[in-house]
Amino acid sequence: MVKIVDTTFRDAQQSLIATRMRTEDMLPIAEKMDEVGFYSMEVWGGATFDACIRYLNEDPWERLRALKKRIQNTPLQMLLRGQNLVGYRHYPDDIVEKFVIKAHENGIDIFRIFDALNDVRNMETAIKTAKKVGAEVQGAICYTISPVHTIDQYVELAKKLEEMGCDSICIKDMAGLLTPYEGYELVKRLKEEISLPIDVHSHCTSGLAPMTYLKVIEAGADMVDCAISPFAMGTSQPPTESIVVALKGTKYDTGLDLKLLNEIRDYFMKVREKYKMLFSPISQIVDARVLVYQVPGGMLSNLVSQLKEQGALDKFEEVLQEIPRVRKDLGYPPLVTPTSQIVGTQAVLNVLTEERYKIITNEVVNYVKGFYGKPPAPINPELLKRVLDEGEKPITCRPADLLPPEWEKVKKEAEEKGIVKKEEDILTYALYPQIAVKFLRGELKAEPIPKEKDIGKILEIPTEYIVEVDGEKFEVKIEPKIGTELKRKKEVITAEMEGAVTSPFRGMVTKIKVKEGDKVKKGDVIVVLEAMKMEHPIESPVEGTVERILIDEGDAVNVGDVIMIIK
Ligand code: PYR
Repeated sequence: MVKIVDTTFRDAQQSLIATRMRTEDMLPIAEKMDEVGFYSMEVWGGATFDACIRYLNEDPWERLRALKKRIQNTPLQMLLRGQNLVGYRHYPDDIVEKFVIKAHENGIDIFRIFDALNDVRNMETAIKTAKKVGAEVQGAICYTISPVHTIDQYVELAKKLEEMGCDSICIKDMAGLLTPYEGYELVKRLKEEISLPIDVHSHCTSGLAPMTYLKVIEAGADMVDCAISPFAMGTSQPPTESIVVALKGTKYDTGLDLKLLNEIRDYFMKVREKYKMLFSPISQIVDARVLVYQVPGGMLSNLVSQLKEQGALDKFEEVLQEIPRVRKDLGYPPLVTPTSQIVGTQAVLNVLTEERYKIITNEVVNYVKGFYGKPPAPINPELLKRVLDEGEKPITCRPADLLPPEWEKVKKEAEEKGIVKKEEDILTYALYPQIAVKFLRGELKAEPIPKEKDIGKILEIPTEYIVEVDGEKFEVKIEPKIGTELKRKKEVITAEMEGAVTSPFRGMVTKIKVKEGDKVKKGDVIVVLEAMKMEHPIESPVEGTVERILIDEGDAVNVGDVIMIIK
């Protein structure tokens, strides 16, 4: 008998509608879903935590409690990014421990734990803590294809996870790369060499997943991850109903009630209608390019939005081709949060700046230095040389061994800011210090769900307005500020001027690292720009003196805007 893990409330909606499903759309159907008899329901973790706060103005802890109240028979499961928890950097052990304890207290029964580099040292603390609180732990293997990844290695990894106390193993095929026959081999070997139940998690991005499920089930997989049909296929999981029917009457029969599933399906058709403008065509069409570029579904839609933000959607193909090159330079990491963002953003920069590694993101610097763990293969020596200082070596210890405890510090900070109503709020603050403060103070608003007519509106923004100041009316004309000129104090400074340093992309100035009059060397960081959710140090292209600074911290800049004059 095969069991089904339902992903509708987490991965399915994360992959298809950028994690925008609201709790109010989950609660009315939760009890019915609890009757189905799923092995578990993945309802939390991954990007849901961040999205709840950032886009929905919802408390993720309250969502979990509300679901737990209604789902009492089916174990609730979360996706935990190892030492990264539900964020994008490594947190110290004390934060990891607190987070796991609180997640369990609030309702998580099963922790699916992975590390983007399959470096088990980054999973250790989370696994240990989850075991200690009595939760079930599923150790996940991030599946990818590269010249250095082999079935033998995955089997070794699974054995390690078994030794570490995991209760089951998940093959996490986040890009939908696992082929039916490769999947068959992998699961067969795992069943021969370890004694834990095997769960296969895939995405339909490349069109392979339903076929792969059938073969891995024949090879002995114990569970497969599925989503209810209106939130299945495309970049999401295979549909529960089809898998249930495909296995009916065989020794793999799931025993699930199709009639009940159809009632649930009818409910989610309405939910789908509500969010229909969020389903991008890219997330719904089989995209066999992932088999070439190995870009997971969620990353594709992320890339599109990054390029849109940069006004460079025409560079999409180029970026797609640059991604495997960057991935190779970085030693073939599986592409999954946060490596998908790290590789994707660097690829975007390599293309936009028209010079590979002209700008290297902080995240790539940290990755190369070993702060994310051990890459599967050696890093390109040239890149290594560029990133490391003379005589510097990447770290080889467990990255979190270098992180001092943070709990007491963030607790004190959060209390001083007056944002703590419950202990969980301290964790929210520890994970997302900036946005958490605004959220916990009630300063955020939920992003509206886009409607058809909003699309037209964007094109019809008026450019001329009448404004009234102290009773006097003025006619003002708004011009789109895109281009190579930044007008300041009625003078026009252009990129052609001597010493002009321009912004390589669109973003926000988070830090100005120099003052007027400072002497800088070529390669010194002069400004930090935030774009595509990451910080990018901008280096001086020349040696000289900072004559003028034309931006302030907090300013938005466009591609080609002059930010400084350095002569
Ligand atoms: C996440 O970390 O959000 C994934 O879905 C892998």
